Amino acid sequence: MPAPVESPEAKSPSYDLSKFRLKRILSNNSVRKSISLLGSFPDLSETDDAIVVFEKNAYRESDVATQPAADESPKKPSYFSSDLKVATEFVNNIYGSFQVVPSRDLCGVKSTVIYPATDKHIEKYSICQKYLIRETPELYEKITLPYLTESQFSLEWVYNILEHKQEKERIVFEDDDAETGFILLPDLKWDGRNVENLYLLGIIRKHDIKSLRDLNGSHLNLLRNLRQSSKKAIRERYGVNPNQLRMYFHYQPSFYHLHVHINPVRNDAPGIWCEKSHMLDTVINNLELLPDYYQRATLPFVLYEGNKLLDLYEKELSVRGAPEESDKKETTDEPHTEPSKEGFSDEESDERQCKRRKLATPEPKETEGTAQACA
Ligand code: G7M
Repeated sequence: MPAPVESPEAKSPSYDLSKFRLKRILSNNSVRKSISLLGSFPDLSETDDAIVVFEKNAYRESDVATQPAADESPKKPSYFSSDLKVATEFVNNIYGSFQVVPSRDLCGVKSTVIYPATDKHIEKYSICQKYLIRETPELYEKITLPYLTESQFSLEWVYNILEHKQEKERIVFEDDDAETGFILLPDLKWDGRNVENLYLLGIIRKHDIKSLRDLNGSHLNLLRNLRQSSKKAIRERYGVNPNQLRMYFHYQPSFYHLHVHINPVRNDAPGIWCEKSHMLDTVINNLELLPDYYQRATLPFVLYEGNKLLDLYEKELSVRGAPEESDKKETTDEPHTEPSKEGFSDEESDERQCKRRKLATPEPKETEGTAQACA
């Protein structure tokens, strides 16, 4: 694969994917058909780490057309063409099993490269155990906020987009208003080919809203604009019905500059789990009811094994706990004495114990789907 062409707008690193040298596999997700690899580009540096993610592209409905128009030129690729190589595995009664290799045009694999990758990127793309934290406003101030202020991912790529230094040609919609404006563009994860798995990001212009936690009633106009203008722009550009869009924030996000994720409700995009996502509609409604809702709410979120924030919460809440202790508590009728004010309620504590036991058992390969990149 040729090295990426340097953008005239900003200097981008230049690397040749064919020179990638594998160190280890970080995760292999059989459901998403993606694999995350840790390695390096020795021609560039022996020490800098690189992450390469390969993900098989989703099917486009046009690629399975069987009757191309006679006057179609150039001919669109289709699985059902003479280019298809077919090896029969078996045919048993009415059932047939084949391995097929379609034409080159249909064999594309989306690849993402992060170079140089930091320990935090490696952690993010590795398989790991997950723990739920219930973050009270006090815990946010005491643990999360100092941590994210010190050690968050660089926001350089966000500012590059906002300042038109990168991805300018990918912008779908832009509103320049300093208070309520934002840029709408394809997420890094979207291959841009298939509206079925459309994935856009709305990145706000304001620089002082790190996440959901910072939102208050004064941001309602911004959020309403984000909702309405994005829906309109997406309908115009992609023809998607606004009522078929899912718009949500991540908590915790990976990048602490407010951005909304947008994808079709019928598509199971990564990171839409209830423990991570907050629907834009719900956020707006909560702020309409209570302008300081997000300064008062306890917000649950997931932390991954290997994340330093988990270690900080561990000191405060004993998140991982000791399995022997919890087993003892279950078999005797002792009342629970675990912290419940800032930590987990008794009921939740039971759930945690179940979870801990599950986590102690190595997970079978098939569950790798849930252990995707920790994004
Ligand atoms: O979890 P969080 O809400 O922070 O998600 C951040 C999103 O930003 C993810 O869906 C990423 O795929 C996306 N993203 C990350 N980077 C570094 C880029 C980038 O450089 N360009 C674009 N367009 N999206 C990105």
